[in-house]
Amino acid sequence: MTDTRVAIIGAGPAGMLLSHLLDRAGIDNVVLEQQSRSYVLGRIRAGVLESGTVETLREAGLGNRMDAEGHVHDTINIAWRGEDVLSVNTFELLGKTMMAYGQTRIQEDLYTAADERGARVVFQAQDVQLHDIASDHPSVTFDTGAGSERLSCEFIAGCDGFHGVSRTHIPDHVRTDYDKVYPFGWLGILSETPPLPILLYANHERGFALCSMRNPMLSRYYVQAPLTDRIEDWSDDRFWDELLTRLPESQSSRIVTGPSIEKSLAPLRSHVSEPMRWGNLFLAGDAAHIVPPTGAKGLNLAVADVRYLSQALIAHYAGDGTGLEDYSATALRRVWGAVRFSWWMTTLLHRFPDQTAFDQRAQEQELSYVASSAHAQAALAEQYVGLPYS
Ligand code: RFL
Ligand code: PHB
Repeated sequence: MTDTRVAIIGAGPAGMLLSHLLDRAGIDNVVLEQQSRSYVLGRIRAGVLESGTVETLREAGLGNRMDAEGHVHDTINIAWRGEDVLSVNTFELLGKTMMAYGQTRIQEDLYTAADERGARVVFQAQDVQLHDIASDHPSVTFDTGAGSERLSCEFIAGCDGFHGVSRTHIPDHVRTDYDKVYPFGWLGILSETPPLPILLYANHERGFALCSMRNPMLSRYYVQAPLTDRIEDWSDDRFWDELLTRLPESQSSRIVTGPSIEKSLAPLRSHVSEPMRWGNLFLAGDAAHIVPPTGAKGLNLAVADVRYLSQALIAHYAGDGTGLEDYSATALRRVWGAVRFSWWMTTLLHRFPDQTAFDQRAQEQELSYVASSAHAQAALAEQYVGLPYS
């Protein structure tokens, strides 16, 4: 017996957007999430949306609050040597813009939309296990405290993030993992202060810094920090001192400081797991790949995967299975583009513990080159704002 057509593991942005798009096409689905709803909503993560993500959310009928409350960005600013500030305007170069709109808000919008359509989302589903993936009768078992339950389905969408279980069900002889771990993390804070009105990345001899925003009274700032640091080592005063030191005077003088309302240290890594399909299991989002946040790509890639996967499933139920056949290859082309770009941005903007004088000069030369070349700026702009979907 089939309980649903698509079992979706994970109610993060990837899983909930997939459920939304499938429901709109009349394709029955159930979402299984191991955490509580409030836990998922409390995670502070991404903030910058590519133009294609903004369009995808609008087309899905999820754009109203984003358009009302989000902040349109058309410029990527990069500071280095404590003085030079390069501004790359994506609208002038490409006619496209980005949007500052927090992942927390997107998650709220997705849950509100799910409530409105009566979507089946099971929270606190423990011990999720996938069965008979390579057969035409896959199923998922889970436990919500009332004993083990089984959900039969036609397809499983593994949208359960980097620490999820779906990826591990692809046999070792089929799966290849590509990894790069960076020797530092990002210490991020949220503060209820007016943000710097621009998106600013800074390369400084004391390390990377980033100024971003959530809304006119909510700022998001990050500084590069050793992974061995503990949150308790970073008082608010220390954070602000470090941030201001790493910015050029022209920008640090504009920063409004105040108490932090959230503080966290995130490691940086690149990871790709191939293929993104095994039998009737399809991976999407962080379940298949993660990137360091420097290129602002993680959430955007999750949205792109879900866009491809939803279109392929909709075509399948209309009688055309080619999209499902091509899904892994199509998604991975975009993934590797974003992985390369995020690695490049990370390498360009951070201080590495083992950086030699040679590395340092090469990094400065690359920044000078980008600053002096309209072509290099166009390459940066088109990747940052997001390449067209294939
Ligand atoms: P998520 O958000 O991790 O959601 C996966 C969900 O699956 C659940 N889960 C399970 N459920 C059932 N059974 C299991 N066994 C399960 N295991 C896990 C989890 O509880 C969770 O609810 O993955 P998804 O949906 O693929 O979304 C990916 C994005 O969250 C992520 O890529 C971004 O947040 C990355 N990211 C950024 N992306 C951008 O596009 N732009 C940015 O500006 C940006 N900034 C960032 C970021 C990530 C950061 N951190 C903290 C990692 C900044 C930071 C600091
Ligand atoms: C954020 O606003 O949280 C943010 C912005 C740009 C990034 C990463 C994170 O590259």
